[in-house]
Amino acid sequence: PCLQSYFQSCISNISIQVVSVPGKLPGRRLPRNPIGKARAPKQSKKRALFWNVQNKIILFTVFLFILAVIAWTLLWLYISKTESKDAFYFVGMFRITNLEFLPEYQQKESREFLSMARTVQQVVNLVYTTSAFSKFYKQSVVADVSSNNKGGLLVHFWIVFVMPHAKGHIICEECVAAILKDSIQTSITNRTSVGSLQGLAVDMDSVVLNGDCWESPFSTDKGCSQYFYADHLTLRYPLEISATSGRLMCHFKLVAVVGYLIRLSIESIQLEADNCITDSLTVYDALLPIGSTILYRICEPTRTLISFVSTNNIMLVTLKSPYVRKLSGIWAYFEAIPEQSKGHWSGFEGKISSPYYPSYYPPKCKCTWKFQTPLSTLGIALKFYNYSITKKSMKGCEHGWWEINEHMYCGSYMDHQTIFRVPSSLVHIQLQCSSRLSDKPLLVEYGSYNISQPCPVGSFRCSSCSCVPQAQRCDGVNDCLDDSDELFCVTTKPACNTSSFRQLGPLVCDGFQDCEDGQDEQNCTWSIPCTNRTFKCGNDICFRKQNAQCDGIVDCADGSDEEGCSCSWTSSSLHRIIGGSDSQEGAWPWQVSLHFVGSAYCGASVISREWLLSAAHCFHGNRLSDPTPWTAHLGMSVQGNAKFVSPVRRIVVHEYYNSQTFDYDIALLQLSVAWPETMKQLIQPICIPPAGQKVHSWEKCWVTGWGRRHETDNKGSPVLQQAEVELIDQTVCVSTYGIITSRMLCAGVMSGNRDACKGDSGGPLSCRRKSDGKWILTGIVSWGHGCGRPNFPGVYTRVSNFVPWIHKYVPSLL
Ligand code: 4AZ
Repeated sequence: PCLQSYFQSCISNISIQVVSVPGKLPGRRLPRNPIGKARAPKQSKKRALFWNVQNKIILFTVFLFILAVIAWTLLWLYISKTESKDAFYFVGMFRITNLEFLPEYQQKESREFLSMARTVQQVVNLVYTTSAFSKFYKQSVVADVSSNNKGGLLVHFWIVFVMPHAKGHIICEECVAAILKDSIQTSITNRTSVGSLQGLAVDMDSVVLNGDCWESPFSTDKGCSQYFYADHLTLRYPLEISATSGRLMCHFKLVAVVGYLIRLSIESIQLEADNCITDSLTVYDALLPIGSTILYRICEPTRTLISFVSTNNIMLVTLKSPYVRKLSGIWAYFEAIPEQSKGHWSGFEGKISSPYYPSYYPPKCKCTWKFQTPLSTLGIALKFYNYSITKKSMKGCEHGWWEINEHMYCGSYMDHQTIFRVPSSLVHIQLQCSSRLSDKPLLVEYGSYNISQPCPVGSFRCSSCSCVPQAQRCDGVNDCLDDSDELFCVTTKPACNTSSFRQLGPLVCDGFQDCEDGQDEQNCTWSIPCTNRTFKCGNDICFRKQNAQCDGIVDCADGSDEEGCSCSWTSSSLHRIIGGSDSQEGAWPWQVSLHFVGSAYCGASVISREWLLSAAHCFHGNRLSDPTPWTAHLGMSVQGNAKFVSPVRRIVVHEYYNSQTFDYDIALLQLSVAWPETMKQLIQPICIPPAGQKVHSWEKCWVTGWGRRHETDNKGSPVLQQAEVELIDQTVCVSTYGIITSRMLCAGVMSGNRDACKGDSGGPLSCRRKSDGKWILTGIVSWGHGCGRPNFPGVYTRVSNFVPWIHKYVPSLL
């Protein structure tokens, strides 16, 4: 009605205007008013005036306007209803310092727990409903209220935000955490980290909030989620669960007596090895799966005992094995252990170790040791097992910071022992753990040594000042920290004079040139008996050439020498364009292009039907170490024309890979789908060299890849490039770069111009063995100073040093 009267008044105004300008409406006469019938004509006149054209247009416009408003409102309601919304879960904890822990908090149904949970939830609600995210805030859920070694209560909680899918990016972990932290009112004057959060005394340093949780607070599988309490200090509590079929999703919440830590020892674990995509065991330094508190993740089955220590009296172990398998499970136990003291006076002879040795040491650790030798002429020598320390560079350390008499060093894991000498009688050492996760245990033996004569008689002094027995020099094993005991080694063949010729005995006519002048292989007949160095054909006839097998030439009458060939078996017949840069299709059948999220990123080499070998640095970082975004393109010469593409199932990065020095730059990749046998003309594995094989300087090899063709290019080549390079003497390589380890080799041409570059990493350095024509994967493209610069050859991972490591994962490899 209100609307009606508004329109009426509006319309009557208009009609008055029309009457006042009659001349403007030609042909329209005003009707005369007959006397006595004044009312009726007045009404009809009014109606006629009302329905004039102008009013009709106005009415129609108003009608259209109302219609548009209704349609828009309906559309808006429809869109907002149907728009997909996502829930974002955050998981966190903080410590309330002014409340005492009550045993009743362990019971989730208890009045005490419910009341405490309600109080905390109300506080968190207030924080977020008055924040910039108030529109999206849904709720908070307190999951645990526990005791802890620092006193007060440790509260674990979830926070849920719901927002339209398209707006998901605005809710960042840092923002949500900052809102909570900013709400804690701290005072600068009382100099503690404890502040007031809506009346609760909360320790600012204890606040942890993560958004990278993949679980919701409501998804916990109740059947396999349990609390375990280590109340007795001498007892070991078993933690065993196995499933012969069906899924396993377990959360074990471990709580020790206040003042103690938890040591979890895993004896055996059965999982599907797939880089933790489906199966994993994760150990958290909290009671909820808070990503930043992960102590360790296990992604593959293991049967060797490993143990981890918490930094507080709580720990969470989650086990995921969601698909039906033959057997999955964990066999482990946990115990309460006391906290270790952090400083030691250690005399001058004995052993020191990382905290809680032989357990993995927890992050955030700090240890100090002081050593004093009885004489000022004696210094302290430290022998590190499978570990070494080197001067700290500009970058941070990944596996421990060592401060030794005010000099900084970084630690890294190795596969051999190293000795470090400190030429001082008073030595002060501090170790600070730098890894985000728990790290492998360290054992260090120490003793005194004579500063003026560091190496005893009969031993060799390494460039790094450590000593190794003279007998260990040039024995093929690296004993010096800098591997200098294996440099400048010359291997000579005997010059086969008559006496040595006699000594060679069984080596004569064995298919091998044992003498420098080849005398031992002269005047040989065909009737030599089979030795373990000659090849036996299937028909039991010995063929004197040892490497008759798989060379692409049928030597045995029954063809048995060319059967079951595993790697680069037709390579000898391949034709190549020497000196050219574009490779021919099928010329390098082991070359693989690894694509990350659809773009070529690194190279790799086929070594079996389902395994590739590449460089560890291609997979360094959170996203790069996940196999999901990677695909392997095989049998390809021009990018986009792969004959076979497979997703990557698993990435195994060498455990000693050092991202600062690029030492141990090697990784294995398992394909999700093995390449079909029918493609063996286009895809072939390359041979792995024999373990410890020495390479010859100036030997010519080939480097291949789709990487950049010039250092200044900003994209790679579409066509697979090949370049012939020479292996470079290790001493020259060391003098060029300094930081070359025995796991590296150099190749290139000293004039520059022939080299690998960005994008070639992980790809092969292929060398053709003269004796049998087989192609050997001598190196993996790793690093270098620029690309193709004069006097700066490319640096490659020396594959012959990793043969046992490769066999550990690919036992089927011959
Ligand atoms: C790289 O960035 C890279 N010249 C690979 C090899 C070389 C340099 C850089 C060697 O992947």
